[in-house]
Amino acid sequence: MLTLYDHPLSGNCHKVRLLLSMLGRPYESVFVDVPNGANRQDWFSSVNALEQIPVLKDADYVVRDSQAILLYLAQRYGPAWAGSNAFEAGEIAQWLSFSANEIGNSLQPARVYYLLGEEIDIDLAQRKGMRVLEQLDRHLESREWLACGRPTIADLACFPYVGLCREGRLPLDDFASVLAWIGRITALSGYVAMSGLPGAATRR
Ligand SMILES: N[C@@H](CCC(=O)N[C@@H](CS)C(=O)NCC(=O)O)C(=O)O
Repeated sequence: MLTLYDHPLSGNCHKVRLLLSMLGRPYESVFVDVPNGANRQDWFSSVNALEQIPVLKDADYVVRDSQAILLYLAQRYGPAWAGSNAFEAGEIAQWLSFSANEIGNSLQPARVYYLLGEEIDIDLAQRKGMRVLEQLDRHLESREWLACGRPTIADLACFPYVGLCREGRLPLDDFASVLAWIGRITALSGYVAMSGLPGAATRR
């Protein structure tokens, strides 16, 4: 049985919820009340010393970090979602890293600023967020998916905070190729929404 340490408003957790759903893997969700500090309590620090969600448990195996969890789940339960050779693995890893760094330092904190009032440099986060959206839009002008010509964990890693960026007061409507990509993701079999993200589109 898989266990996900989870919060319904977390975009990082949603990356994992999406893949689990698309793979058809049932799991138990353990609510970690991060906005009220539950991640700093001993019971959770002993699960993840970094005091962050998501964390996945698969029997005795425990892995933290949304990108790492996506990679683990894909390699173990859905290899088509990961790279099948060194070239694909490199291509996908570029986007996992983009998600953790470029998105994780712009769209994610801009959203947390408005949602939870966390003190950050909001102008900087929004400027970086605009750059992220411009870069993604340019990349997606000539392709349907971020990597490998098919949906992969690269798309799932980048999708939630891009789809939620209006909550960080960033103008998603200006980016037509990103909007079309969001539409393709919501039409994938097993797509699940969360508050702030679109519902499932009609399958193509
Ligand atoms: N690199 C991590 C970042 C995880 C992260 O930022 N988690 C947030 C919730 S979405 C969290 O637990 N924040 C609490 C904290 O950092 O104290 C990942 O991709 O999983």
